[in-house]
Amino acid sequence: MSKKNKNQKKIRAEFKKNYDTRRRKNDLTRDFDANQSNLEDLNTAERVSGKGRWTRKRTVTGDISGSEDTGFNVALEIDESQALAGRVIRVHGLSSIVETSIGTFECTTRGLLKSLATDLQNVVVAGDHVTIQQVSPGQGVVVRVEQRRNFIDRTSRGRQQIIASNIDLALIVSSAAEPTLKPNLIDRFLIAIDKAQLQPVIVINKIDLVDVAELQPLVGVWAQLGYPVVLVSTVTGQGVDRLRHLLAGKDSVVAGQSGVGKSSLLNSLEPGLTRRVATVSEENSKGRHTTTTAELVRLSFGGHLIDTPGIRQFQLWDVVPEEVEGYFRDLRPFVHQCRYPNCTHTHEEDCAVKDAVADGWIDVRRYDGYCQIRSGD
Ligand SMILES: Nc1nc2c(ncn2[C@@H]2O[C@H](COP(=O)(O)OP(=O)(O)OP(=O)(O)O)[C@@H](O)[C@H]2O)c(=O)[nH]1
Ligand SMILES: [Mg+2]
Ligand SMILES: [Zn+2]
Repeated sequence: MSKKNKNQKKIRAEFKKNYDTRRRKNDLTRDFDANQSNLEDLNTAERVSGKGRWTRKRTVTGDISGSEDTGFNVALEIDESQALAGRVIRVHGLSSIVETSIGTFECTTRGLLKSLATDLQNVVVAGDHVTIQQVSPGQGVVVRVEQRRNFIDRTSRGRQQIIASNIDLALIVSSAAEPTLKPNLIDRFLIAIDKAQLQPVIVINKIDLVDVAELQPLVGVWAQLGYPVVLVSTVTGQGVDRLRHLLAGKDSVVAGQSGVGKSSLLNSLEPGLTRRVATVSEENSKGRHTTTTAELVRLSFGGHLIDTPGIRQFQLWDVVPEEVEGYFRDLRPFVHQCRYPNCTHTHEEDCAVKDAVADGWIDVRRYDGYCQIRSGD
């Protein structure tokens, strides 16, 4: 029957507070500002009955292992004979869809897991490896979330919100037009991806709408820095094979503004798929957030791809201004040659970085992007 974990101990689990804004001072604010998807419903829908709201503590028995940064991993009393390993495909409010070797289950999450997640809005996310217990055909309960290898996150109402987990590659999807290409946004994503130690791929979609030769100078700068860049069009099919090749056998996530064609790309990569896509409205070229929930899709050529809702603006999470130069591969060789050791490379005299820009060693646009990100804009 139930197996007791020898590390089991009493834990004071705090009920999630409604939310309070906790931003690290000096942080470049990290509102990832996606549309407010139903990933947030877990928090607001939590019921607390009886003796008051949000502030009670209760004693639960269990063992929390795992680091604070990677979410949590909880070993509780589990009837292993009834347990099934699975992967979370999608989360809808309080229930999640979990794929297992014997089929797909719609699951609730064990109450105890929720009360242990004191600082996270969402206990279970797309990409998570979990253990479930079946309760009826097609229905189960998530009883354990395995340690996350990595994840991408954002701040939502002062709390960390994990969007997707257990990923190898992150595709930064942008479009050559409609909406217009935003190189600085790509540079911001590159930092976030570097920080999460994921491998980035820059994808520029909708190349059917432009003269590709005009993109070359821009693309060349990233390529020289060692970032893979793939130019694609889901309309002509150009570049799709190359992307398929990069994705094969890996678990990847797509990130990018709404309307750039993330879901269209999934449909092109996997012809059987029919992800909902929508036309970018003319008056609002930012798109309309057609995809509202992160969803993991199995790829027939091996691996998985997590489609995510578009973001409007991407502010870095947890990067202080002094750290920004370290994420710019092209600035790094020069930063220690400046006159002042604490040079910000923005206004100082005898700045080796500014000299390198003037001499053409550093691309002007990349440098402007650095200044913008450093200033916290
Ligand atoms: N011309 C052109 N249009 C494209 C291409 N790829 C996608 N589109 C169009 O761009 C629009 C937006 O595509 P979606 O796939 O819904 O964009 P998305 O990034 O998933 O948007 P969200 O789900 O809102 O984040 C649709 O009208 C697509 O038909 C392309 O390669 N060329
Ligand atoms: Mg979409
Ligand atoms: Zn300098």
